[in-house]
Amino acid sequence: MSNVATKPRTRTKTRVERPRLYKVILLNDDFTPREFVVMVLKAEFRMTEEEAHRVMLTAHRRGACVVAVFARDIAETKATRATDMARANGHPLMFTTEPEE
Ligand code: TYC
Repeated sequence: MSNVATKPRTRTKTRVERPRLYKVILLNDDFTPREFVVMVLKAEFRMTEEEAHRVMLTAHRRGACVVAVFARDIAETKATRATDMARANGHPLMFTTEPEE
């Protein structure tokens, strides 16, 4: 009988981390009509009129507002679609994304 060690002498613990979530951020500008901002928020982020109006006003007053938080690809897709919707209508409205802490 040979005496070759066949069992690993160390154990590896696998740790899985949750993927980071990303904020979609609405930026204020001086030109996009308020009603258009509300329309985009309702269309792309499934907000009610009241939610959309509140988020629009916060961005208007403070310069920016977090719209929602998603997995990275969903956040980026929604921010791009919402910004493209504005561009297609001649408005400078911008949505960006950033990772949560
Ligand atoms: N500031 C714009 C205006 O006075 C309205 C606006 C609000 C634009 C929020 C962008 O994210 C925004 N017409």
